[in-house]
Amino acid sequence: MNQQRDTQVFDLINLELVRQQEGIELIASENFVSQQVMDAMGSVLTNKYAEGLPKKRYYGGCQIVDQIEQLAIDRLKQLFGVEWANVQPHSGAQANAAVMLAVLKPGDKILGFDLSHGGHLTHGSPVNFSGKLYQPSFYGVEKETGLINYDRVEEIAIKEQPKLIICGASSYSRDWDYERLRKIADHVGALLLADISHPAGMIAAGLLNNPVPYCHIITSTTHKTLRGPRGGIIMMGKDFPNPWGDKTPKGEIKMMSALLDSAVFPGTQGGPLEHVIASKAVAFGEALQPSFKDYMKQVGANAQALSKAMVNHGYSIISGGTNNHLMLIDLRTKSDTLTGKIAEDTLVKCDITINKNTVPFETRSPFVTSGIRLGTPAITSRGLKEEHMEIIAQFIDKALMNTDNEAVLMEVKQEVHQFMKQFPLYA
Ligand code: DSN
Repeated sequence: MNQQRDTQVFDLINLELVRQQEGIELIASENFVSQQVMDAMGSVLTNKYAEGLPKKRYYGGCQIVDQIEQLAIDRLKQLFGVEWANVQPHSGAQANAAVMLAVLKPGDKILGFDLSHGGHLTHGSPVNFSGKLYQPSFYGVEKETGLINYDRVEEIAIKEQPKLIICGASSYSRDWDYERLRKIADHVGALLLADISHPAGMIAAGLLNNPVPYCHIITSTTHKTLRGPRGGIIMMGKDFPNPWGDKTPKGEIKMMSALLDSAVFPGTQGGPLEHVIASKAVAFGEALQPSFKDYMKQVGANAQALSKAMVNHGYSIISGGTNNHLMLIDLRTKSDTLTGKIAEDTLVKCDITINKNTVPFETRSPFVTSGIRLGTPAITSRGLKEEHMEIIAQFIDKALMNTDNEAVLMEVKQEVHQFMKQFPLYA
């Protein structure tokens, strides 16, 4: 097996490393993992088939991966204080697919947060399995405040009578009232699923409301604020769903967890990615350290500072600010012609990476958009603090006010590279 090094691929990987090192990464759903999180992913575990669960596998030779997967499960349970967890979903989308397979029948009604208001694709979007296999309806934010109005959510839930209510978002900068949502879910007899993919790290650090006491099932990705490998997880607290009504059998959580486990495998996935599961275990171990709470506090402080700096430069933030790690900027108050697409393309030229994003009540297409989303998890991992956020806002504003001036954009790019040299990444 003495293969010649594939320089074609590895040269490209090196170019991506340089891109990450030189630039300012503001995509709210991205982060920089530790070297040991990457080492676990690039390990011999990728060679192993392990369909099934620890100690209940369909393949021999799983005695080591059993210990690794159990460690990941135990650390995750400790991190969020949950009773049960499955660490096998390959992604957040796979986690949500498994939950829906476990608790719904095709055609059942679901109620989710509108994608165009900041929701997730897998919460009922018509282009996604969740909107094709199930019957979706949506709640959104209020036009005046940019906030979710829970009275309105209740009205929609009563009208639609969904079997599953889903909360969680990809570009909502405020916290969630899980207690109120649970009351709404109980009122209409729905299960409540929280997809905490974005704020998971802040929740684990105790900095945002905790969904565990209120939501029947919780899903997340592991690669955003949690700062682990790309992947998904499913968890249940004590208050598990009870699909058996009054005829509840004994050991209900065992039965619900068995439903969820079998919805992951064999329901929606084959062999688990044990190298990624090992990497998740490492990341959960890191998140259990006191330093992770400091990191998450800094992510929040940086988001507050960046949103204030952007406002000072004349940009408007949906809902007026942020309580978490991200902000959604409506570019229309700054300029009639500056779209999300132009902003994204312009900033990429300066090695500032963001994503265009629809704003609530969007008037442009999802490929153009009127907004951009900025997040602080990745730059905080590099060591940036509040005092650096004004500098970033200046870079962004200088670029966006000179979208057609290549000389100025090249100048900003050089300034960005120089600035980021202070914050080394992967020595
Ligand atoms: N695509 C991910 C994000 O960027 O937020 C999750 O929806």
